[in-house]
Amino acid sequence: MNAASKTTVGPETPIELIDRVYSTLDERVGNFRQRLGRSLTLAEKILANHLDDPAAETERGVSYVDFRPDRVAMQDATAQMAWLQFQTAGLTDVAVPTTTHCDHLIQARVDGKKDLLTALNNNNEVYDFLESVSAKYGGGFWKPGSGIIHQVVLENYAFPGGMMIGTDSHTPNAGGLGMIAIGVGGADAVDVMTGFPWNVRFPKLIGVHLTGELSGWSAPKDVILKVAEILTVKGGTGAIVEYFGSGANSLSATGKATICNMGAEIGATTSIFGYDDAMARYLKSTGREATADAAGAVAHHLRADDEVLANPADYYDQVIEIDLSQLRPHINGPHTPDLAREVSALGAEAASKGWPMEISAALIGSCTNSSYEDITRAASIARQAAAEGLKVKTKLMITPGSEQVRATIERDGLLADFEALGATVLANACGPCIGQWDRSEEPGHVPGRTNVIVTSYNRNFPKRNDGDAATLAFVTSPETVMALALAGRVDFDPISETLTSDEGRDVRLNVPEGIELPPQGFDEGESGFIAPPADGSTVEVKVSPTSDRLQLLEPFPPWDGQDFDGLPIVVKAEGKFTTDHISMAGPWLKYRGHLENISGNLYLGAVSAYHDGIVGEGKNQLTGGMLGFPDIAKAYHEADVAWAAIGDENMGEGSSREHAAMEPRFRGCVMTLARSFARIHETNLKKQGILALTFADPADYARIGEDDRLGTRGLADLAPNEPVTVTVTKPDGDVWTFAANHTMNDDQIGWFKAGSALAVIRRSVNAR
Ligand code: MIC
Ligand code: SF4
Repeated sequence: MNAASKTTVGPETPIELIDRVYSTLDERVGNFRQRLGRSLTLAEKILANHLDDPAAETERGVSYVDFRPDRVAMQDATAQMAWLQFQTAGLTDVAVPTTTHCDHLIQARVDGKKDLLTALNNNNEVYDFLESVSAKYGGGFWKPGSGIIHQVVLENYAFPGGMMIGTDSHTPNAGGLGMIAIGVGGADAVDVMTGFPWNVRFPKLIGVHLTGELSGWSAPKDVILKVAEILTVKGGTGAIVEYFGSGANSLSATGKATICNMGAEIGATTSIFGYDDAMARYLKSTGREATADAAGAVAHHLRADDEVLANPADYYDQVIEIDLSQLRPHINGPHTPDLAREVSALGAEAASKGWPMEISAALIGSCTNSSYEDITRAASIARQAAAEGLKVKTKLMITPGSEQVRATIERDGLLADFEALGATVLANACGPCIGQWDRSEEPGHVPGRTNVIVTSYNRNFPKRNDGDAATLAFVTSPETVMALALAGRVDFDPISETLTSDEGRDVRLNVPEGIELPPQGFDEGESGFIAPPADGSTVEVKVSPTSDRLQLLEPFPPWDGQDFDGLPIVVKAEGKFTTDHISMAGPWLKYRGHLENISGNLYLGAVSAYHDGIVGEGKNQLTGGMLGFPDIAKAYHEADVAWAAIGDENMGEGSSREHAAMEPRFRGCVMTLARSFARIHETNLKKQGILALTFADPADYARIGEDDRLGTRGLADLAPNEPVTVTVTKPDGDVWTFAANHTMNDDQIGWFKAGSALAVIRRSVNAR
């Protein structure tokens, strides 16, 4: 589309792009301040500078607003569907610099090197597709082994005051460098890649005032574990969390990134810190002096106004106070990232709940916690342990976040510190964090037997790491994972207790010591970036018609203009209904580019509200028998029966994966009702043309029976802010109705009518 776009998809964000963004700050921020007649928070400044229409209505939590993000980043498990959708739009180039990162499909089994080779072999077809489709349309491609998307973005692309979207819920990691970085579904990315603005409801703002300074065993991770405890998994929904205060300035850029990363676990739209010296140091250390200088010159625009910092309660919708000096090490879990307690309290809780005391595996790394500082802190404990004759009492695994981190920590002898204790170094990839973990050859591991793992990751839903619901996963900081690995038990408090060495000596672990940035600079390692050719028109994108991993997409049919009627309910889920419950990852990641095949996992993790704790199955209304949810959906699809699904609170919590919306749509779901939705999932449903409704009276959830049929009244008059009337037909023919709300604006109603948001794009591309 525009020739300039290609030259900007290099291995880093070019300074010209950054200068362009900064050049409008004075005017845009000044006008916005004037319009609102008050001082501005940081998020407001960056959002104002990226408005598609500077005069747009921007009522927080109300107005839908169009933005122009500076970049798009996608990871391999979501990029496949995004690129498949982009391909159907009929364009020759991406409109905005876009990169694809291969990190999710590498399975951890033996060690980094061997696992990478296996992945290259097993996923060859998918990598070829992603590389060729990137080359054809002008996208940058990061090869498998180059690192986890968010770490690579932080090292190369993130810049203070920028705005990006990424097809992964932990995209907010870049908030550690002062960027508004938001996780979205693939269809949202396609909007931006095709030159359309990105639309979102103008977020609310939560301020987190950090005072004091971390010390001892407390780490940035404890800040977000604490915030998750306060706000819970849905407390951040629809809001940007802005951190400020003297405590914020005391944290490294990568520590800030950890906090922003895991803001995904409270449902926040994104999280952000203001520009400061720590960010400047990180930019310089990663070879971006020019960016640091440019940001320094506009630094007053890259933090909240002074009046906001002085009187935060007047400017944020909610303010949370955390004194870092008082913050003690935390550990959260199992099964939900907001179940927090101090590390010292875990043993007693485990005893009272009957959780095993032994730890079956300890895992350090992931996009959340694999910075140089994280690794040096954990390695300092490992080094002391080796010197004092302590051994790890469980399996210990390390995933470096990027090739740059791996090469640097190898050069600096830090990997050796872990290896001296028998640790396995895994590939620079997501690995066990996303269920890419084969434990079958692990000595002593019995699948299905309750066991405890501790990780420095961010998510801990059941089955997430090893596909086993019997694994209880706890998340904490890397240094605490290291300490617990040495104890081999959860009832160990490194602050107050000692460990016993081989010779029977009592050893108290030293306070972890971190080094913010490598004193000798980063070692880039092996470069994993492939730039697109200047002209991609002759590149052939290969998708074999017989592939079981990739399948070209067919447009979904438009709405027929009629009210829904007689819809059977495939699933009514009780309790958590996260994207991991709707479209499980792990073994299913391999079908992320094949809509039909991945639909074989639909709702497999859902707990049926009708069958007392039964997971993954329900009643097939065509036969009356019990059947797995994916097969019920398939049977209805084949019989041409449209259907509905029902969720509880915060449906679709977790991932950005749009498969959780595309699969039901593909199988004929036309309406999804829930008590509430997570932001990205609700958007994904809307984008794919599913009517996403919330119960006006949450009690109606309980009134819908398994054999009831659902329908609508007056759908032809669907309008913004107008509730929809849902009909419930009982098996005896009795009908009752209830009101359900939707959040669609006129454009989004257009998506529903056209069959999907993509159908609308296609129409307008054709008209160009
Ligand atoms: C995750 O952490 O759950 C993932 C895997 O990174 C997802 C994306 C995906 O499902 O592919 C996310 O968080 O968005
Ligand atoms: Fe990968 Fe885990 Fe980070 Fe998701 S949270 S991007 S799976 S490392």
